[in-house]
Amino acid sequence: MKDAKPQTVYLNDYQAPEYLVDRTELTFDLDPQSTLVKSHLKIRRNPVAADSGGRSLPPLWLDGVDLELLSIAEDGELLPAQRYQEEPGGLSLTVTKPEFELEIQTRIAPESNTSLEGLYLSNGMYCTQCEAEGFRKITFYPDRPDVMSVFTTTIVAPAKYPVLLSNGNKVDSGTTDDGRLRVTWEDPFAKPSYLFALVAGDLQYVEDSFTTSTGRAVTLQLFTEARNIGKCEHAMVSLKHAMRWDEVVYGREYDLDIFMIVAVDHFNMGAMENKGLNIFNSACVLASPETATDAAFQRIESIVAHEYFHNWSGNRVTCRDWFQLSLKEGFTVFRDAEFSADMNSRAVKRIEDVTLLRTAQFAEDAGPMSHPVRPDSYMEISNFYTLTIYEKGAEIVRMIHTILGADAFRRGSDLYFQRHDGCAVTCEDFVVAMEDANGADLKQFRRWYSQAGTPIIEVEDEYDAERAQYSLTLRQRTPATPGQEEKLPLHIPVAIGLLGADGKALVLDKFGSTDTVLHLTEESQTFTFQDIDERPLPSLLRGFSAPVKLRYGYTGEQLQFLMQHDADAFNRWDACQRLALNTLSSLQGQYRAGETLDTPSALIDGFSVLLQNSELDPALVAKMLALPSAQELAEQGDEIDAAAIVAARDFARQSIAVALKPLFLARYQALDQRKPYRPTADDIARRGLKNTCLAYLCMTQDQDALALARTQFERDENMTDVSAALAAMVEYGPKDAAEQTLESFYRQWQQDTQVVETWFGLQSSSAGFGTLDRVRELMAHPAFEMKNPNKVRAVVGGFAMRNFNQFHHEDGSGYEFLADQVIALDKLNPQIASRLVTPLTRWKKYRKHEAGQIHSALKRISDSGELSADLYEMVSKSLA
Ligand code: B3K
Ligand code: ZN
Repeated sequence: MKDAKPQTVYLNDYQAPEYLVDRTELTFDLDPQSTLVKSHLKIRRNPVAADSGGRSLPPLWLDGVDLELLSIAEDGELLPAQRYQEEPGGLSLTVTKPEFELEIQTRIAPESNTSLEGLYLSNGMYCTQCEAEGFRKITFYPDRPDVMSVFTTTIVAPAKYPVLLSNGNKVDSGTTDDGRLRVTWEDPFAKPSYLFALVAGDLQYVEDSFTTSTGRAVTLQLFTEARNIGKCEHAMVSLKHAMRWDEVVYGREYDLDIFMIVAVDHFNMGAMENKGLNIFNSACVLASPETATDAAFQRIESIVAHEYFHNWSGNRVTCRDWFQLSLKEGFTVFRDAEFSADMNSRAVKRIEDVTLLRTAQFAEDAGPMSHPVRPDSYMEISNFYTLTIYEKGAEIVRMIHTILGADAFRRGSDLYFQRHDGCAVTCEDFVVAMEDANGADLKQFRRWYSQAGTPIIEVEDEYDAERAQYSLTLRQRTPATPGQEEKLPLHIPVAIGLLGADGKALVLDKFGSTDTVLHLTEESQTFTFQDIDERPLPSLLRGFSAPVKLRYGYTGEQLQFLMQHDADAFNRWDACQRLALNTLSSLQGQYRAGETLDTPSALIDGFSVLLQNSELDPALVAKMLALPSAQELAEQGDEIDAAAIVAARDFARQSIAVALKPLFLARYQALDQRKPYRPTADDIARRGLKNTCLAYLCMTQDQDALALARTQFERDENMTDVSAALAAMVEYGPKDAAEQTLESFYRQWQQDTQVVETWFGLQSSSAGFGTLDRVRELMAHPAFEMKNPNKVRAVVGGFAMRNFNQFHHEDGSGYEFLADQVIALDKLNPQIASRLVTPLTRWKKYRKHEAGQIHSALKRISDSGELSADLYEMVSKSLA
């Protein structure tokens, strides 16, 4: 049974399922090449569909891909061939009665499944990934999220797989007559097939327990291969924090007696929220101080929380169809972001999220794959697990939170969970719950779900000294996106404050408020403030209160002033970013005009003040000192000139490094405290700033600075410090020494998958070291595996997505290389191929020369033969 040809699916065509499945009983007889799957389905006509469709019984459609059908029986009788028809993508059955039971037997080959969707093997262990449409690679089934069923799963496997897991509670276990193990799991909560999971392997586990707010004890288990058992503690602690947080902040308690997490090495994304049995990419769950960086510790905390939070926002209340994906993803990203903000530094978390949004989501919004948070159509749903659905979706939820306020938002979420528990619903249902719980009107606000593109707000202000009046005029527009020429004004919450000449916050109203939210609903609107005794400096879009590009003509001095005085920490950082962006944009202009580049004095002055202020949160200072990435700069301008971006950025960083060397050194030394590793916010902040200083110091290629890096590397205290030192040595030190250090690092860590991934990524993304030749060598390295997405992401992704310098080599070799890899990967794993092609999709934004090169690389992919639906959609939309 092959997959169907790529076809466009439309939201407007949604119809309720013709049939429901009340119970699903599955039996798996595991074998790498010949796994037998028996399913027993209790099916009935959906009363909703029957009401609208008259009395006749339409055929039953069961999705199925890459399955061998062995038998199919209805109510105990084998079905004659004329009752069913195998078609591309599934099976159509003639139905003769409104309720019946089907028994279907299929055969699958997990070992040959390199798509990592459905049932597959990772290092010899069986695991599954069913979201969005992977269950159809396991058995014939109505594989759509609005069909919710109670699942019972029996797994039979040889004794070398002692751990046999599925969703829910273990209800039976034993041995078969021929000595194989048999375990049965039952999940009492009805769920869609995308939340099904199965794991079988020779695994070890750590166990803990959590007592819920109503006093129920929940067993927590984290399963890994034996070699990783020492890396589970951080995830377990994070899980318990997340469980408590969801009780306190949302009133949500866990509902089963057991919650399991399994770590697997071969995984297409970060993790999956299968009911009661989360499956994680091992890089997103396993950590120890020696092997994982601070960034990894924080990523694990947030992903563990994200998947756990899905138990309510996604599992108990799920999506009606995949157009509603942001209903669970946007909401859950918002929940995990707030959790991380509560656990760590709120401002820093916000800065990280906004940076991602501005760099990558804005790019998506402006490119050929631009789509609304609730898309109108798709060809391959896997392509829609995007930054728009996730991050912009989370911004929409955040704006609702801002517009209604925290208490009202909680009333809305309570009503949403209560009203829709056990149901598959829509984004509209979420908004209606928010409105109904509060008597609010979000009519215009809804446009955020249906309108693609990043709105631009232009701001002008006017001060009338005589009347002591200050007014802000805001104009909004959203650029056209593919298929959406006309855009309507959105309801945009713009948080602001006003600063006086002494840096103090001005009072904005008679209640004494010093910040407020402007509700921009028209194309152009003026907001006036009374009793303002001096011309203020506005602090606009505080906390990034809406996912927009805001333009206001700040001078360099004003930005430096905001950097020091804005009461909003996010906007202090943002002022610094604006200053850096302005500086880098002038430098790019100078480079293009063949002029001598000006020393970036304003930035140097601003950074000098920052480095000498030991009161400021070091994490915030580190963020401020980091110049916008090349990718972000690419997104800012109208046309991408890769060489100019690299030259401007390198020049600015060098100039800063040389001018402020003594300050970087002093700060480095003050922060270089030798104490046992802890992943606390304070310690992470300290290491973050220390390693930022180290990178600047090494940029000067000064011997003493490189010696500091070497000492830090050799002290070997934790992976954060070791990898930062190694990166600095590789980037800025002599090549021979870098080669030797990399070699010894590899020898030390070659048994550790996660560290080897770090080692790959550090080289492929290095501006100086990660040449195409080096990347090819890495791909030939024995530790590289084309079938392992983490390795591919580290080497090929590191080069194409994080190595702006080498990837955009003027001869176009980077683009051709990527095209080759994408073509090869599409045969193995279409989802990964489709992700990797992203850097080529924005070819129109590059200068003519590069645009031509990228276009021909894309064209070559397009002409390379039959593409997967995933890759076909990306490439055809990019070339259109
Ligand atoms: N829901 C999964 C993502 C599934 C991606 C399928 N291609 C992980 C998450 O967002 O929590
Ligand atoms: Zn999610």
